[in-house]
Amino acid sequence: MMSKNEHISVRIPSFNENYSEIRRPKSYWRAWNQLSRFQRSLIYMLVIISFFMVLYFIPNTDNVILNVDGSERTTINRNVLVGESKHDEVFAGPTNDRQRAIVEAFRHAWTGYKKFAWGHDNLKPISEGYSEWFGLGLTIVDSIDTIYIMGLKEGTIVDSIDTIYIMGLKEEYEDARNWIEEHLHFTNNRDVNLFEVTIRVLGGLLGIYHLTGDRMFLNKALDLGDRLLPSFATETGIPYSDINLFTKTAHPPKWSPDSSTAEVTTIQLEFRDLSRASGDPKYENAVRKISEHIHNLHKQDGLVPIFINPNSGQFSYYEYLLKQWLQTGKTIDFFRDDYLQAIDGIQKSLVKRTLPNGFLFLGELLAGGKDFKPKMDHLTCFLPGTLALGTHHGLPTSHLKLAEELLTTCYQTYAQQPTFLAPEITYFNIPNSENTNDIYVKTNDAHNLLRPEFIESLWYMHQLNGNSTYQDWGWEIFQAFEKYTKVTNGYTSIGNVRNAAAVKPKDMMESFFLGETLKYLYLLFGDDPKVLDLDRYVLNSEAHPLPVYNS
Ligand code: DMJ
Repeated sequence: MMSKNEHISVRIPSFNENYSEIRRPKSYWRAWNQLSRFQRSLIYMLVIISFFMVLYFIPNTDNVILNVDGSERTTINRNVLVGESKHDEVFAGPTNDRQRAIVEAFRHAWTGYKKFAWGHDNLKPISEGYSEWFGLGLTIVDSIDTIYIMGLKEGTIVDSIDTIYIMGLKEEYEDARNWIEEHLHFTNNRDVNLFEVTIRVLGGLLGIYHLTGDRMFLNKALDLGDRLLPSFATETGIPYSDINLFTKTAHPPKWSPDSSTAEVTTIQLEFRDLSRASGDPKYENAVRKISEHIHNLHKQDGLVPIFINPNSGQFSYYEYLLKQWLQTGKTIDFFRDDYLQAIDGIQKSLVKRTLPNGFLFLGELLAGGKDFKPKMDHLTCFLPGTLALGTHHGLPTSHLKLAEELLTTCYQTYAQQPTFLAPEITYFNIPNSENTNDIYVKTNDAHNLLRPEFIESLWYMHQLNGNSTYQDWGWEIFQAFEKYTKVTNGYTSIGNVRNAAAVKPKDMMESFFLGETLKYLYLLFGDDPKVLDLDRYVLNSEAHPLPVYNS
């Protein structure tokens, strides 16, 4: 007899509809082994495809960004990026003596800036003070990506330079980042220039954001972008040049009712990138209006008036035509077409040769197109680099010939001075002028502000053809900077490149010396051409790298 708790178990077999017993496989392993090789490959493939589909559709929580009030904004659509944002594996620090010398120069400049001008716009290295332009710590924001690119950020493995040296430089990155996080607020009650703040500060923040993926930089960029946007609230959409970031009121410059064409056409890369990085289209929409407006204007041979802006890079309109075409994955044809037309116009109307040696230069054509001035600003020396970049992307090889000749002339503007430093403006000897030398300099134009344009072009040309002559030219110029512009607390602009015995130091180190000049020198001397790959990045007018998108 069975007690209450005792039981028996009965195995109930499963039956299919024919009442034959279903026999379960003994194990999955056995079932797997019973599959044919074809069936197994098919399953492998399905698993791999599903894995990638899951990855693709998973929301990227890294990309959540904040409004200024801390609330969440849209997420970034990374799928449109050709370039990657997190890119630090290639910034391995200096790999040769020339690069090490540039890092040392950077560190020397930075030390002076930190000691006497920390948090202010520019260092005055001789009087041991600072100068304030917009009150936005320009030198820090302009050069933090230079620090990063030189491989000096925390955690970067730098195997070719001694540890103590690098330890010091890691600290510089942290200092710069902390200053930006804690002290860069756009609440100064003063006017700033839309163009300058866009290329230096907005571009600087976006550049370092894309290199590091650190959202703090993007949030700062959004705050700044929102404060700059009221500049665009005009009837035509062509922005005012000046804006107060605190009151958010904009107005034209004091000396003219007009905005400079060069300035309003050299802010598009940054505002478009802000939209792409944040997912908010309003910034890109604002600058698209300007591009379309200028595109529809009547132009003579594709050229815009030359006296639009006597101070800064009047040719940068052409630079941004090409770079916008590249930034948008070569999908907006009118940028390329306007660029090609403009370069044709330049070749037709602005290019001339000197006497007696036939150096090619770009002159200036005054309004009306009759009065040709045989003078070239140092600012123009960025153009060979832009032409080379276009050629790299499939534009006519005849542009390269122009680039090479122009680069040689720019080199001459350095090499023919006893200091081996170029003046701000050079004049050229053409038929019927009163001079005998190919090149001459007027007293008021003899200063050198440590500008980057020629070095920038050397880097692009070297990227394109690997010709080491360009590196040697860069090295010669760096030696001249060392000899004539290096002072105890940094580097200084000088007043006279024509007299090696009296260069007249001007007591000013502009932010672009660290943001651009030293960055391009460092890149120029690099052994790895893929650092800041020209197929993945476009560098803005202030040398801040922005990613290439595919639309
Ligand atoms: C930089 O601020 C930028 O390159 C700008 O576009 C023009 N000039 C200076 C450097 O010379």
